[in-house]
Amino acid sequence: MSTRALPGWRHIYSGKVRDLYVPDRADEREPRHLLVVASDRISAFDHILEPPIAGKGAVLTALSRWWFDRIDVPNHLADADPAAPPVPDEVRDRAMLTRRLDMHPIECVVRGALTGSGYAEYVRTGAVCGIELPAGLNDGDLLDEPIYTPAYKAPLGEHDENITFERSAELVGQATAAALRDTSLRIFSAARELAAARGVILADTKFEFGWDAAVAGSAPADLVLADEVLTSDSSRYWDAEGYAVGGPDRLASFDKQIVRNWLSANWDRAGEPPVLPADIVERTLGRYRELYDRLTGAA
Ligand code: Q0Z
Repeated sequence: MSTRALPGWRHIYSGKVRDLYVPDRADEREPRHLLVVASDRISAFDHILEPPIAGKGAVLTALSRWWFDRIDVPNHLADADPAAPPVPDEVRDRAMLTRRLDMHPIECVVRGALTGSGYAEYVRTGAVCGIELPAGLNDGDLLDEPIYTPAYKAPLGEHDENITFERSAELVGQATAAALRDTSLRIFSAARELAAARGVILADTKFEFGWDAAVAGSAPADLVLADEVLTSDSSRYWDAEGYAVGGPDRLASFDKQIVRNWLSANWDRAGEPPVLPADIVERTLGRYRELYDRLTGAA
């Protein structure tokens, strides 16, 4: 899917599934706003798949907004700021108008379960980001206390690198590093509890924070929550019932598993992945909607 220009905005960057725009004003050398647009693209096994999941971007944007409303940390949303160009109608339901922040170069990962790259590091070293864990843990085990496992956001193209808290303090300063850790853990614990009450396990997530140098008297440790929050693209959600039943599917991704299973059965992972059939697309959108409905209590 191509990224079209938007009236009033200039495209500056695309991640796998999201697009970033700045105000298209010749006079603005240091843009004060950014438009973050969630696309309908879906990725699996490191490929962007065809066709897009029409409606996914809107569901994930609604989920981010719903979480922002419930998190008592200042965030980057700048809805209807008259100093920014208006949000174009064609992306309104999947766009977030934001203040452009000075971002901290740390991915603030919190894990309430041991899986993925965290589990791999644990198997190799017995620790994750310098946090020693008890011996004998298995993939997917829930942790009694969530752990903060930061990663350094490498420059574009390079891989993010897991780091210790001490290393993060060298990178951003002790006060900011402590604020990033404590704020991330606080948000995660509240979100995990809410999800659990709705039959969903929040296994892990990644937050990104910046600070707003335009606010008089502000300092880097005055954190502003940015990016998307607690979406299934930035988090691992599991169905609590499936987890409890156990078996190989207990760690199934709440929303993407249908796509992963279909690809595993229909593709040898060499070359380009096959086009998703319509029923897989439809059922996958259904899972994104079900996650939203469950978390927000709409169902
Ligand atoms: C977020 C990202 C996307 C790819 C930059 N409010 C903000 N201030 C400064 N920077 C950002 C934000 Cl949200 C910012 N990203 C992540 C977004 C596509 C990557 F749309 N990059």
